[in-house]
Amino acid sequence: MINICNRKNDMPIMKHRNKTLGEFIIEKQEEFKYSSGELSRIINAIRLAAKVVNYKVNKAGLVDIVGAAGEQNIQGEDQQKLDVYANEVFIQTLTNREIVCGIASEENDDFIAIHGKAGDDNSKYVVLMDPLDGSSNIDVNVSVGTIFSVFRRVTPMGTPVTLEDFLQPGDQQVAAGYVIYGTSTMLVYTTGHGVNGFTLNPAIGTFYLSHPNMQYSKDGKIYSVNEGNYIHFPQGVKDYIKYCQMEEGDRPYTSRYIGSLVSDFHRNMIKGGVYIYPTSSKAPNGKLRLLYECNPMAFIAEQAGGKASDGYGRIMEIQPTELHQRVPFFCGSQNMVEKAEEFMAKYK
Ligand code: P6P
Repeated sequence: MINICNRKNDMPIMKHRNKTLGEFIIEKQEEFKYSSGELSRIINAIRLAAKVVNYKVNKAGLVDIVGAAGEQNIQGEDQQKLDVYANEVFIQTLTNREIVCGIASEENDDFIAIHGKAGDDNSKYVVLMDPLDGSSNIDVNVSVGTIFSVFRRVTPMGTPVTLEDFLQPGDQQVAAGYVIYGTSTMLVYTTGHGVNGFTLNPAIGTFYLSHPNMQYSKDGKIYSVNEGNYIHFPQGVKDYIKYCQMEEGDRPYTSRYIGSLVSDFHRNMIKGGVYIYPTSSKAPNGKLRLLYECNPMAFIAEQAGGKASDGYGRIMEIQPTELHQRVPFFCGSQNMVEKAEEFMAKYK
């Protein structure tokens, strides 16, 4: 508590203010006494990059930065100019600080090996990211997000990073988080000790702890799925959707689907709910990418008491085989994910 009282009436003229992200990182760093502080420096780098991207996202309607950049990414999706910009900002910020030995991004076909100025490959972490998820929403002013995932490298320090360092199961993550560029801009992340949310005060460019210890409720009443693909869904998903719509007990649930994973996930974590992107005839392995969308969101969900599944088993136990592989994704309130898994199991 910070109380600065003036003499006359002894009334506090500065009430307690929320902790800043910087203060929080320092405080948590002290809990990891023997760590080298590199992980804190990665979170600090993401904090800076998020502020730079936030500035451009908020200006998107005003400057010629909206609209396709004329290129396509490995997913065959038109790259929006902000996609390209955000990708460059996060890569540059992480590279300049020499804190990671490699980066993988949705926007890059292959991973990027980062050699320190001394060319010593001595950083011990790799970062995987979707620099601007939901970017198709940019032109229509709907919130978008950045998603990141951090692993310790598994190959020897001092040697160039390899694909093996990136193809690790999600339960090996040391940190994960997202930035949501919405009505306000928030950074939400975990290092395996719960989930905390920080809101940016754009006037001074500082993130303040606004959502300490975020928790998924065990149950919820919101289901998020693109029902336009209903006829292409597996029967278990069709049955679960009908279950959500049935008049019974606390149902029907409410359908809310923004088309931006970070936004749907964030709302469901605060209000309770489940997000589903299943396989379909159009997306035989699902649409979302395991390494830099599903794994980080799964880590956050589990740390917040939620659950993340591919419809049958834990997302974070999947052994990745490719950098951009896709998996079906069921994520959110534990009991809702488990109910969906029950329906899926009937047709396994
Ligand atoms: P659809 C955005 O492209 C994204 O990866 C997620 O953010 C979002 O939830 C999903 O795809 C939307 O996909 O096929 O429903 O438009």
